[in-house]
Amino acid sequence: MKGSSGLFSVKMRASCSRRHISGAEKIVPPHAVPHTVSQLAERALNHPKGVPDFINIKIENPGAIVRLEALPVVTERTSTPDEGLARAASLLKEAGVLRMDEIMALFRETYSMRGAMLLDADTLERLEPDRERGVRATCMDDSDSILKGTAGGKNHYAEAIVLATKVANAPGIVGEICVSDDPDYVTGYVATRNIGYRRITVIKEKGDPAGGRIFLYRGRREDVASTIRFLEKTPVVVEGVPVLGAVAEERRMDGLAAEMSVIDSAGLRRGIRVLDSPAGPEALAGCRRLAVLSSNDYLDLARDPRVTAAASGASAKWGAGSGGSRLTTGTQPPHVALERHLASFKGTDDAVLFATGYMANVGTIQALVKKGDAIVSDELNHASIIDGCRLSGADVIVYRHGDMDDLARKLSFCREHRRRLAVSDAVFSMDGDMLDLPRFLDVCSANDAFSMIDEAHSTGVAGATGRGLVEHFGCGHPDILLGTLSKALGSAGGFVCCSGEIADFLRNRARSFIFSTSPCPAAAAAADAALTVLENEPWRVEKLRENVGFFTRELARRGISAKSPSAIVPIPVGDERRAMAAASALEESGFLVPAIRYPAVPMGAARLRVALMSSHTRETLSSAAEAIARALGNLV
Ligand code: WAQ
Ligand code: MG
Repeated sequence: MKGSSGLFSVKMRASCSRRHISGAEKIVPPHAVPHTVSQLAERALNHPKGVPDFINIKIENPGAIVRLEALPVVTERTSTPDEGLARAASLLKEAGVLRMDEIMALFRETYSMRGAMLLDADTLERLEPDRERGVRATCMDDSDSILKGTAGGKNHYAEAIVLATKVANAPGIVGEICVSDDPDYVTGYVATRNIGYRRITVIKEKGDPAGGRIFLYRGRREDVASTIRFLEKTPVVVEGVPVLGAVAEERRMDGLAAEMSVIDSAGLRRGIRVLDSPAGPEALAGCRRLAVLSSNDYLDLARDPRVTAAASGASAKWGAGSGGSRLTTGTQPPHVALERHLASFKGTDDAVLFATGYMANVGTIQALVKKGDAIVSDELNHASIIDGCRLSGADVIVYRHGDMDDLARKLSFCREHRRRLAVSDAVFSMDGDMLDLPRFLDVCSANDAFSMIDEAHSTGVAGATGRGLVEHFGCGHPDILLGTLSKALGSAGGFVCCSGEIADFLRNRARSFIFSTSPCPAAAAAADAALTVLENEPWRVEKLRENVGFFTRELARRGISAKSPSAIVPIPVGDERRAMAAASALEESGFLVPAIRYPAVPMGAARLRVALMSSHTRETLSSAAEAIARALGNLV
C-alpha cells in the first residue's frame, strides 16, 4: 500500500470542568505534525461550546494504515425535520434494514452518548459494551486534509464523510444514521456501502442541541468485538472526499495565503529555476556550472546541430507559429512529414501529432471513453493520464502498480460497461520501472479492452534502437501507443501512433487536438530531424544503457541499491525535508538532482530522481554517485 508507513495520528480532546467540548483527529506525515498540533489547539481554543480548561493532544504512529475510497455523496433535499427523518428511514429500508420505525424510536437514547449506539439491525439488541459512552469511530482522516488545512473550525461535512466511509466499511455494519448535536447544524445523513452517503438537508429543528448516531450491525455476536476494534483502532485514511461548494466561504485571497502556508509548513513549496544554457549534461545557473542529472533529453538531441538547424530552417521557411489548429490553418508540411515519420518509426499505420504529451493523453482518453465506459488505470500512471481519466467521465478503476493479475480482475468487473480502456505508462516517470507489455496486451485482448501505453520515457530509450517497448519485448502493438517529442527527441509536442481508423477518430474527437494551436513548425521539424539522427545513430541508445549500468554499479559500491531498465534511476529517501536537504547538498557540490515530493509521489515516499543521458561521462557519473552517497549520509 503506497505511502502507508510513517504517518502519525494527532488527536485532540478539549474539555471544561470535565465536560467534553471538542475533539478531532488528523493523520499526517511527520513534518506536518507541528503544524497540525497548532491547528488543532487553535480549534480547541475557539470552540463555540466554550473555552476549555484542559486540552489533550496525543501524537502517535499507528503503524499500517487502511486506505478507503470516500462513499459517493448524494444530497437529499428536505424542508422539515419530519420529512428528513422519514427520508432517512426510507433510505435505510431501501438498503435492507427492515425495522426502521422501531429503530427511529430508539434514536433519542443516543442523545446523551459521546459515541454511537451499536444496534443489531434485526433483533434491535444494543451491542455497545458501554451504553453511556457508546462506540466511537476514531483513527481516521481525509487523505488531503493537510492540504485542505481547515484552520480553526470544524468542517461538518468533510469530517462526517470520512467517519461515514470508515463506518460503512467496518465488518458487519449495514448502515448508519446521524444527526448533529450542534444546535445550528440541521443537516444529517444516512450511509451504507450500497446507497453511499445521503446528506439530508433538514433533519432537525434549528437550535435543537439533540443529536446522535446509530451504527446498524448484522452478524454474529462473537464478531462484534472485531467490528468495534476496527471502528475504534484501525487507522484509516479516506481518499477522494468530494468538495462541497457551500464549504468555501473564505475571503478571496485569504484562502490562497492559507493554502500556501500549509504548503510551506509541509515542505512542499516549489520554485522555478532558470538555467542559462541549452538542455544537455551540463548547465549554467547564473555563473555556476552544474552537472545535470535530471534532464529528459536522454540522447542529448535538443542541442544537436542537425536538430537545431532543422528548427531554424523550418522557422525561416514556415514561420514561427503555425497560425491555427490542426483542422483549420495549422497543418503545414513539417506536421504531416513528422506524423508519417513517427508512424514508420513505431511501426504503425498512422500517427497523430498533439501540442504536448499532456494534451495527447488528455485528448485521447477523453475521446475514446465516456460516461458508461470504464478505464482501468495503473495507480502510478502519470498525472496527464489521471487528468484524462477524470475528464472523460468514464468510471475509473485503479489497479495495483504493475500487477497484471489485478488488471485482469478489475477489467473482468467491467463486462457490463460499453467500452473498456486499460492504460499504463510504458516506463513509469517517478520509479523508472517498465510495464510488462506482452502480459498487458494478453489481458486487454482477453477482456476486449483498448490497450494504451504512454511511451514518454521509453521512446529513444527502450529496445535496441530506441523504438520502445514493442521492440524491447518483441511483441505486438497496443491499440494506442502514445509518446512525447520533448524527451529523447529533444523537441516539444506529443503524439499517438495507432491504426488509421483510430487516428481518424482522434482527429475528429480529441478536443485537445481540435482546440489547440498546432505545434510550431520548428518543433515539428526538429523532432523529425531528431528521429532521423536516432535512426542513424542507435549507438546513442546503447550508450545510455551502458551509462545506467555503470551509474547503478557506482551507487551499489557505495551502499545504495538502485536498478533501472530505463534512464530514470530513483533513489528512495522517504521524508520530504530530508530529500530536499540532500538535493540542496548535491547542488552545493555541483550536481543538479531534484528531490521529488508529494503530489508527484505519495506523501512519505520522497526521493532523489536521477535521469541519465547518453552523453554523461564516466567521471561525471562516478563523482555524482559519490556526492549522492555523501548527501545521504552513506559516506563521511
Ligand atoms: N463516533 C461515533 N459517534 C460519534 C462520533 C464518533 N467519532 N462523534 C460523534 N458521535 C455521535 C455523538 O453521539 C454525537 O452527538 C453525534 O454523533 C453527532 O455528532 O453532509 O456534526 O459531531 O453536511 O455533532 C453531518 C454532516 C454532521 C452532514 C454530523 O455530528 C453533511 C455532526 P456530530
Ligand atoms: Mg457535534
